[in-house]
Amino acid sequence: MKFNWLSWSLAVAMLLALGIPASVQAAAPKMSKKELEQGKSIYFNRCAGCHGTLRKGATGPNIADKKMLKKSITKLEKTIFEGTDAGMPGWGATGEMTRSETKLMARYLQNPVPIPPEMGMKDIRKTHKLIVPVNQRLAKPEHNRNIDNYMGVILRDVGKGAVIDGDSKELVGVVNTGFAVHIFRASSSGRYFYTVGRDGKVNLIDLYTDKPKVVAEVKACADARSIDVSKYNGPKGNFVDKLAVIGCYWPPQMVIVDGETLEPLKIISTRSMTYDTNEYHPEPRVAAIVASHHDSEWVVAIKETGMVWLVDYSDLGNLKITQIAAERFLHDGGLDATGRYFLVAANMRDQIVVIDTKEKKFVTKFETGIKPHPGRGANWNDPKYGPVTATTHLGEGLVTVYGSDPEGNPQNAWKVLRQGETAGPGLFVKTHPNSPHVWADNTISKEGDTNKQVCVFKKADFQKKANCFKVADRGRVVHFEYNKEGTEVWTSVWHNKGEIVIFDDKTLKVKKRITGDWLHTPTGKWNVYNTVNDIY
Ligand code: DHE
Repeated sequence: MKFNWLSWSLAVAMLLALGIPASVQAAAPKMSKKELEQGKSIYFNRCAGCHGTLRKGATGPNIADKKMLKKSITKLEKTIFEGTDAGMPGWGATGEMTRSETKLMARYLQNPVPIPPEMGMKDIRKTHKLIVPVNQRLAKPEHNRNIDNYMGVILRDVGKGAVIDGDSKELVGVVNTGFAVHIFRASSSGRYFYTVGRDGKVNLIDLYTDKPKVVAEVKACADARSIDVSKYNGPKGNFVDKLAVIGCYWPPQMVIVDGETLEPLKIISTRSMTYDTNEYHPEPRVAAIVASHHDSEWVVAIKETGMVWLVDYSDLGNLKITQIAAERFLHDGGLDATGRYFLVAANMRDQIVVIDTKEKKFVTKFETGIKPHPGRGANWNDPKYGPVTATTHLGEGLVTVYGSDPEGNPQNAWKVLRQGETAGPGLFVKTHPNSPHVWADNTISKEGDTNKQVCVFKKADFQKKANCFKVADRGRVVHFEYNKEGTEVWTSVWHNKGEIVIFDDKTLKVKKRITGDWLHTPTGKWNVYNTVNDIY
């Protein structure tokens, strides 16, 4: 066949106009429209969280088509099916992808990255529903239950959330939430729960009604993981429950909404430059958010640019943001016991970053182990070192403990003081000021039944190896939450036939197993009082 310059140049020009490099397009395996749609959906559900919507990498590496075309389809299939030692789940091995889906995904990754649409105010407003206006809501609870000890529980794969009475252990109600709902947050008054789903849908759940009731909803993003409420009450005004902020993964933005109606008020784009090389990033996702105890600010971790933004919500018309250079790629984190320092994981740099929310500046960063993943972390008083905080790790079965009291114990502050082995890589660590123990899960461990175990350290006698024991015969055990008093620990058996296992925190004996057809794929749990007061 004769080489035709004209058609070649036209083809290249077309690809360039579409933003697709000619070399990539030429080698990408052919896929039907249906297959591409299927790949897109699997990618969104299983891969985007770690690798990014644009596949540029974050917790997981860059897997854009250009890089994927350098690997063989067989190698890609093997990685997707079996996972990696660096912490990537084996999607075939866990039963979440079939052989044919793994094959499809290998081909999908060698195709160009589709760019999802933006979501502006007009789109978001269309999704806003005020189901019960504020003036038609109850003035006081219509039940005698103890709302402070309510537990919000995610029922992940059915897009629902359950509210359980922490005193009686009875199910108070189940509400429909967003798809694969990710976290609950209690409002600062403790009257409402907010939920945010992986589809960017936010629900406001009123806890005053007999059965918890969704009183407003909005879809602020196409993909989201975080939400928090305004907590400030001081000279600038009373902002308790007044505003909430939703952290989007896609589009890369945060959306400020009215805290009691979810009416969208302002969108702030996070597209900006990386903290170190000052290069433009098209997809800086919003990771953890906490409300400052010191000012009218949300502390917002921007993953890809490695910045922590302090967003002052006191005057939305003249919005002030303090941009603090931190580290890449920021993920989850929480406050120290005093509420002053924000400790956030830069999990691809194996570091914890410390931000002073009072002085509004970067303090330090230090290595803790392979891919720290603290959840919100765990704070306690170590008998030798004073106030400390801890994290688990995605890349190894390790709990690392560091000093977090620069005022009282400056010699230990932000230094790794203790390390203890768990049964395998995990996701969450938790404690309570009234507890003698620190709990860690092993959820992403691949060895035998270790992901069905929980591990416990004693605060008074922190050993190099935790006391680990099996609590489930199916699924994986994930996440902990304490009751308000700090006497019980609740953990989830993440399975279609899920369970909440409640331990007596002193004796480590199972106190109760909550089961039921409604308890489908429970993951995170939040106690109202502990969440309002940042007790962890
Ligand atoms: Fe999470 C917290 C992102 C996978 C359960 N998760 C967070 C936070 C972020 C995040 C940014 C911090 C929110 C905050 O505090 O404001 N999570 C991501 C991901 O990007 C990731 C790695 C992949 C994904 O595609 O979503 C991911 N997370 C998971 C899970 O697979 C878990 C176990 C079950 C699920 O929901 O899919 C899970 N993430 C949680 C939980 C928290 C969380 C329970 C809150 C912990 C807490 O105690 O507050």
